Amino acid sequence: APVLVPILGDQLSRSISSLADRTPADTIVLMMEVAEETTYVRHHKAKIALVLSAMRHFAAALREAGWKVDYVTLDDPANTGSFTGEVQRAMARHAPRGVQVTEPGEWRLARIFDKWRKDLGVRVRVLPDTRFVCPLPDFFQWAAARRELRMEWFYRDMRRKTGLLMEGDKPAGGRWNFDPENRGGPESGLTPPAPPRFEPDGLTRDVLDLVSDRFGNHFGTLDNFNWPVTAEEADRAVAAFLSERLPLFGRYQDAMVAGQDSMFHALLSPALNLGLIDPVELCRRAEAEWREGRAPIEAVEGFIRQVIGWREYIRGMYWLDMPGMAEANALDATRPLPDFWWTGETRMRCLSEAVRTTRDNAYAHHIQRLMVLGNFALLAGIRPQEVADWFLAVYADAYQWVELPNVAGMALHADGGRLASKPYAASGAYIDRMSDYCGTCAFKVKVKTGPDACPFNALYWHFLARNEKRLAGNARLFQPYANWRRMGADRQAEYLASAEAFLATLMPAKPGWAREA
Ligand code: FAD
Ligand code: DLZ
Repeated sequence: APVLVPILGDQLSRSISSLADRTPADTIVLMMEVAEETTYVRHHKAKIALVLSAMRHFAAALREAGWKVDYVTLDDPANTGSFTGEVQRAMARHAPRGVQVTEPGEWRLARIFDKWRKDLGVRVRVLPDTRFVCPLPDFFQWAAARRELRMEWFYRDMRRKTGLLMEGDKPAGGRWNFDPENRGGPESGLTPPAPPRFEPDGLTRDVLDLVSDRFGNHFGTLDNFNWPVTAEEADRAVAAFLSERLPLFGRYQDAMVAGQDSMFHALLSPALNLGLIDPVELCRRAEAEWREGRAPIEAVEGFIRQVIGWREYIRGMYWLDMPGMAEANALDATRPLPDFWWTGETRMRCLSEAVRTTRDNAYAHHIQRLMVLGNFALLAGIRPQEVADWFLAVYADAYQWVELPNVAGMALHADGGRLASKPYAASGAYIDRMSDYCGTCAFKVKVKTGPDACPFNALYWHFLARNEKRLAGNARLFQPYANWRRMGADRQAEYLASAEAFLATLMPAKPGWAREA
């Protein structure tokens, strides 16, 4: 009897651990398009299309390499709609002697795999996901040995472990971190190179039709679908990034320009998270760009830090702090998500741009996610669970293991500062410095209070004031709190009233956007 190997939609790597010790002769690979996954949040149409197209291409590549793939499509009339239902049906078809699977990316599925162990009636082996630099047990050990968890220390260990940008035991270029060089604002006339095109083939066109038929009322458009859906296309995306955008990635990493939706960012997270790109191999190729003189150290170090630093740290924190992380709300934020997060209808230019690119591309770059959307949700006190549902639904790269720590930990401080040392709270001045949005905004960034003022200005002080008991002890907020106290009661009252007046204008989103109402 064969072994049944279910491969999930974000396990599309030829080196996936569930296949590593298998041979085609006695293995049935099972891939399942299931309603439970396409709708557990109402994902952006382009995200569903990406996952299903990449799954179909991966199945075709496995078959070409000689594997037997049992592939259940979403429109199969017998489809039960769940992984468990499909695994049970496949067991009836193939009578396997066991089931072997790579651990999933989300907590809810890990619990389902636990049930398979008890209920399936055959041996179920759940193998570690080896597509990360840091195995989870190593992360837990690292975290257990520390009073305070900080990405920077973890990142240095990952540099040592991989040897990336190392000269013996010293960091290449003499420093671990070149972040101070990576804070360039936008310059007028800045036009980043256009990302490469990936024309939909027949498989992708079928999926695009299926998604517009079946998920036509989900958020977002399919009109600009341009994600790599195979390892070969992802390789082309990597090559284009390394030669065309990496050299300026660092300098403009935090910059935002209206209408420039990708800037010098990699656009590689969707393919990385699906498993189409190996992260360490990607970083080795980025390192070679520096060693061969084609990209500066600050760009290459900045990029490698995102991939083997932040991405790995975020994953470790997810598995360390779940399931509590999904409920965390250390700042007691209870305001409902405003409807403009879905409609884009707001007079705040930075936010309307962030929602527009999200709707058009299932993508927004990091600073839009953190310092526009995240910052707004933090300052306005939006309930973390509603913000997390939104982020999980709308981005092509969103899986809970990477989305939730970024939302709850990095953006909203809902974990009380476990993941990041201080809240990423900023007033309009930051957005003005890092973007070209404010010049054409209906609000005036230099005006501090009143109906014409940029709402971020008063919201910033409202946030600090209402969280004073919780945050005043944070050394990194010493100066802002000193400024707040020095301001005097009248000015404070003006800020608070201005923020309250703005908050009263927010319309809660109608139920049903992110989850079935
Ligand atoms: P680049 O800016 O070019 O960065 C290169 C790579 O570094 C990315 O592809 C990504 O793999 C990695 N990376 C960078 N920052 C992070 C980070 N903070 N966490 C994890 N990986 C990182 N990333 C996701 O992959 N999925 C998400 O659902 C997601 N949700 C986010 C929500 C919020 C509130 C914030 C602040 C960040 C989120 N991120 C998420 C992280 C980051 O914004 C995206 O990885 C990045 O924008 C992807 O675009 P890119 O490939 O062009 O990245
Ligand atoms: C995101 C997604 C979607 C939309 N659809 C499927 C699917 O039909 N079948 C599948 O195997 N996986 C899908 N996925 C990805 C899973 O949700 C992902 O594997 C888990 O969230 C774990 O990260």
